[in-house]
Amino acid sequence: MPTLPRLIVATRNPHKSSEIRAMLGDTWEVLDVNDFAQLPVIEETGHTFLENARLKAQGISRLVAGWVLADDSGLEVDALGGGPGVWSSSFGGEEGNHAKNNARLVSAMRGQAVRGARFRCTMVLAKAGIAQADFCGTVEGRITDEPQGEGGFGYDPLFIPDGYQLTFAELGQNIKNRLSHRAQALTQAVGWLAGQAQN
Ligand code: ITT
Repeated sequence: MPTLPRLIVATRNPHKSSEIRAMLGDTWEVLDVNDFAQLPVIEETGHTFLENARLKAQGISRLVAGWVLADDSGLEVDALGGGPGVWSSSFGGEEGNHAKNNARLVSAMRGQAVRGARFRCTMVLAKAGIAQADFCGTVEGRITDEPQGEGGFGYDPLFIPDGYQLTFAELGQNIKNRLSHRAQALTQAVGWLAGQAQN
């Protein structure tokens, strides 16, 4: 069997890399920073998804060989002026604590009539410490009153994509991976990589 090309995802969030792995099927070998013992945590000091994705992609690609893909993403809620946005991961007061993030969102949205929201994802591809290309994906939807469903991660139990009546957590991975912000950005990123391989 021929060896698959390798893509290293500059994330510590295993949910992101497992979605990316599922979407790429058997076309790429997908690893993330948890597969490498010695990689540092890259500080996300940017104020935009693009700045943070660049920091992660460049920082990790200085330390590993081959293509590195970073994903910076988040939820923008209209009633919260577009927040939590780049600060989605620590909205509840503790970095990466999805239960606290969801509890804060439920309470911030209680009694709120305007429920529109979107997930955004910016991906950056880098090699040898240099960012080479970036890609964006967005999925529009609305925020539920209470969490619904067990699948996915993060804000998925609170987000119903447009055209559906169920949350991402209820719709399951197959449907989420067809519609999501991450799926849209990833389709462009792998298309770009395929073009590079032909050059
Ligand atoms: P890395 O920085 O290590 O990649 P992270 O989870 O901290 O992991 P971000 O800084 O990009 O990643 O923050 C993204 C946050 O946005 C994430 O923790 C969730 O709270 C939320 N989020 C992003 N994509 C999501 C999705 O598909 N479903 C639900 N929540 C999502």
